[in-house]
Amino acid sequence: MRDAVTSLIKNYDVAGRYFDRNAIDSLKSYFESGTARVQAAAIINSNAAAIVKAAGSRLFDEQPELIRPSGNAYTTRRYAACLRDLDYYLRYATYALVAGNMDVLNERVLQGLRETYNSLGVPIGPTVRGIQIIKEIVKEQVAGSGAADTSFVDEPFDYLTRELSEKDI
Ligand SMILES: CCC1=C(C)/C(=C/C2=NC(=C\c3[nH]c(/C=C4\NC(=O)[C@H](C)[C@H]4CC)c(C)c3CCC(=O)O)/C(CCC(=O)O)=C2C)NC1=O
Repeated sequence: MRDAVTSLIKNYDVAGRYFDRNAIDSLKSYFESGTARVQAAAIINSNAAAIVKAAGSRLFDEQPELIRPSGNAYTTRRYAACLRDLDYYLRYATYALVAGNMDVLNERVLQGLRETYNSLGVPIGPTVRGIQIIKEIVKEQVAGSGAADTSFVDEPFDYLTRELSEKDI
């Protein structure tokens, strides 16, 4: 598992090079955005359960067929599994946000996930929509805390979305 700094060190060490202009720029941007990323993590931490619950409600309002008898989130067990998955996405996205690096998502979340979903009939499209809804809610809350720019929140959620959907289509 890597973060923005260890990943940069690894790349430069492989080439046996000192940090150049590009490396310095990316280190600067990582440290300058640090406070905002930690602040977002704190907001997520104190609202995680509510965020997951709200995202689930929004998703099932938009796509009620998911919780009908033919839907994959039908039955209490599968409904709970679905919300648990949303909780995983939120928690791991928070780690990636703080790390400034998506490595943790590859390593802990995405590996083998598509195959598992396919074999259980968990639909990718609605899952991806759920991830995007979580992103929207987190951005609303981060904006509500006074952050002028919430674009840094997008990366882990968009990464999960891209990796999950691209490979399945
Ligand atoms: C930390 C990394 C990690 C992830 C991401 C993860 C996902 C994950 N979700 C699963 C199941 C599931 N996932 C869902 C999710 C959904 N169904 C829907 O219709 C919705 C679109 C969606 C919620 C948004 C459901 C319903 C199941 C249970 C499927 C079944 O057992 O039939 C399973 C199969 C095993 C189990 O039921 O626990 C895994 C491994 N597990 C992990 O360890």
